[in-house]
Amino acid sequence: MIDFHYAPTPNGWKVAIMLEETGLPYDLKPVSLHDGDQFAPDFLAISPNAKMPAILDHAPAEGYGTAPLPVFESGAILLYLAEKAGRFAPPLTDRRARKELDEWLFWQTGSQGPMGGQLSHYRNYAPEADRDYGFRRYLGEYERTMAVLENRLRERPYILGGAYSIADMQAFPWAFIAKPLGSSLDRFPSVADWRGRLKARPAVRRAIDLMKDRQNRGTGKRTVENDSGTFNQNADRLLAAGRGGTGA
Ligand SMILES: N[C@@H](CCC(=O)N[C@@H](CS)C(=O)NCC(=O)O)C(=O)O
Repeated sequence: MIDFHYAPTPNGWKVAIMLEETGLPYDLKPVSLHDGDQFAPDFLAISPNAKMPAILDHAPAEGYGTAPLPVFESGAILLYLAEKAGRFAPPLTDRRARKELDEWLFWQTGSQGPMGGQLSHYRNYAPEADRDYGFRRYLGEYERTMAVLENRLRERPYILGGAYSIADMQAFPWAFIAKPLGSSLDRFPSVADWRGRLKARPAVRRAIDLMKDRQNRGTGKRTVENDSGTFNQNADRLLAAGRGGTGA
């Protein structure tokens, strides 16, 4: 069984989609980010970056030994689950296709995700008076990444070509929420088409509906003004916790 440490956000959906697509059995472990669950010692032992998603696999894939296996960072989790399920990634022997998979997972982790995350911050959570410059800066950066995706999808149905893969699962959530981020997919028709095809998949629907009632939106929303523990972090809490995860 896989413990799935999850909150209903775009980064959480990436792994939820893969678990739903593969049917790998999982035990949902809700992480309440606004209550500081991500700083609990047990969670930091799995995810030293104090962020979800993270998993703890009690029956690790072949070759990983028998001790429960912690994995953090969605790209690493998706790669591990693809290996365990033997699905949604090109075979290791197809070196060129694997190189492309790495490129798009790193692209999502280093560009689309962080730019979308900052855009979300300035659109939804920053103090009203401080929103303008940050919003404009990250709207431009986010839409730049959407242009990269648009060019990629213009000539192929999925990011790696003909087959739906973990690269799509990784990039979908931040394209899915373009509108609530204050953007639009009007200038990115291939991305809009791809988003529609993924959204129609039953497993994707189940994933984005997972704990929907606990999303940080609507009345009672947490922002910088009422939740500095989440939105205004520095080094103090992590240095005090002093946990670096498990492993060699
Ligand atoms: N690059 C990470 C990003 C994870 C991430 O930013 N998670 C956020 C929620 S969307 C989180 O756990 N935030 C808690 C915090 O910042 O304290 C991944 O893709 O796994």
